[in-house]
Amino acid sequence: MTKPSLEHLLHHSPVPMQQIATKVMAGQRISDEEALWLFREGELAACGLLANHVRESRNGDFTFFNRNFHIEPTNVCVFTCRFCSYSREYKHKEEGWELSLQEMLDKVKAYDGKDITEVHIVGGVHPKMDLYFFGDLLAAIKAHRPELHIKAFTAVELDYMFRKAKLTAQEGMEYLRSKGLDSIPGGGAEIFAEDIREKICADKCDASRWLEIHEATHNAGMRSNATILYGHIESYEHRVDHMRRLRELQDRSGGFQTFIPLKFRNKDNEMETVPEVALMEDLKMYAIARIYLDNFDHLKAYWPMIGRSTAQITQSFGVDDLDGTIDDSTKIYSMAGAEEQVPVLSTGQLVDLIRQAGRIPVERDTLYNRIRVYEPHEALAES
Ligand code: V47
Ligand code: SF4
Repeated sequence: MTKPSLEHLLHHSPVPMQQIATKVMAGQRISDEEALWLFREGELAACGLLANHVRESRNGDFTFFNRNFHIEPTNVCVFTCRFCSYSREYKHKEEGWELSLQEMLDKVKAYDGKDITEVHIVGGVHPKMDLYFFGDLLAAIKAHRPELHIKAFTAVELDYMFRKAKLTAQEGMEYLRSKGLDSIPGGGAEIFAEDIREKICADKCDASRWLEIHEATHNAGMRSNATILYGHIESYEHRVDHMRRLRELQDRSGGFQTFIPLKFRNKDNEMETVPEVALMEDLKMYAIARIYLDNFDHLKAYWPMIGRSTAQITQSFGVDDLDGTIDDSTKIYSMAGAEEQVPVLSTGQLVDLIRQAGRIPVERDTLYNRIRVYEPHEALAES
């Protein structure tokens, strides 16, 4: 059997695919129309080949992971996103959780002496947990463990904190940075298009505010990530529009590190009747994101959400980043019906998972500095 090759793609596929392949292989940017064509007509294997070409040109055979844990301060939330299985309204706060500063600091202390490089802090938007409460939390974590990278708060949480404190996005980011914030995660982006946002998360910050907060983060000298929540009621046009807005901001600021497609899961939320998309659709999302977002260094598959088997396959469809070891410290996805009900992977398991996919595992820090390259055939000293 002949292996599908880029050469074959250039000469024997439909004309639009040949044109797109020629561009991608020359390192040129594809247009919105071309991305749309790939979503609608592009053969999955061909999209995968092109995405893999981009992935290998940027990151070779390396697949990155880090050692992190999550703190979710609360699931009490003033907003009512219809896809959310996790939040509880303030009036029913007894059904949820609210951690005190000391309880969160104790969670950090539980990792004393362990090789963890990042804490990821994200949760609901609690009306009583304000900017200064979180400023104190950041300062307390840094006082205890200065080298731990703090990646915290989605643009949605930040928008609420800054508005309540009557600060601009730039002032708010500078304040949090002075308290110890190192970077921000990519959540809250969902789908930028106003008509879809209105239907799935009408009351939280809009696309321009999300982008403004990320730009302010980049201007304050910090990096951030970006996500898309795909596979629900959005169209392919909405996905391309979303990625275009990210690509444009990245052209201006260069502050995004990685793009993370998040597959919509329909358990126990108000969108239960919306079916989940199939694996083919997931792989297409990853591949086209890798091809289209030519100014993003990395593409992340969040394994607790899609499961470890799919995470392995995505590495042939553009993905070079699998997030971290996590350690069962997040509930956002298990509550929405994700594959991994108890998301725990040891470093050894993550290394094996990457190697089985034919890639070279690299432990990174949050800013993608390489901490350790697990060369092929090198035995693991620890699990
Ligand atoms: O914005 C909520 C998503 C996001 C569901 O930056 C759901 O490294 C699917 O963004 N089905 C928050 N997705 C988490 C997030 C994230 C995760 C891992 C790493 C990083 C990073 C960021 O979770 C929300 C929303 O898009 N989400 N409910 C659901 N039912
Ligand atoms: Fe609140 Fe975030 Fe859930 Fe929306 S997705 S309801 S902002 S916790």
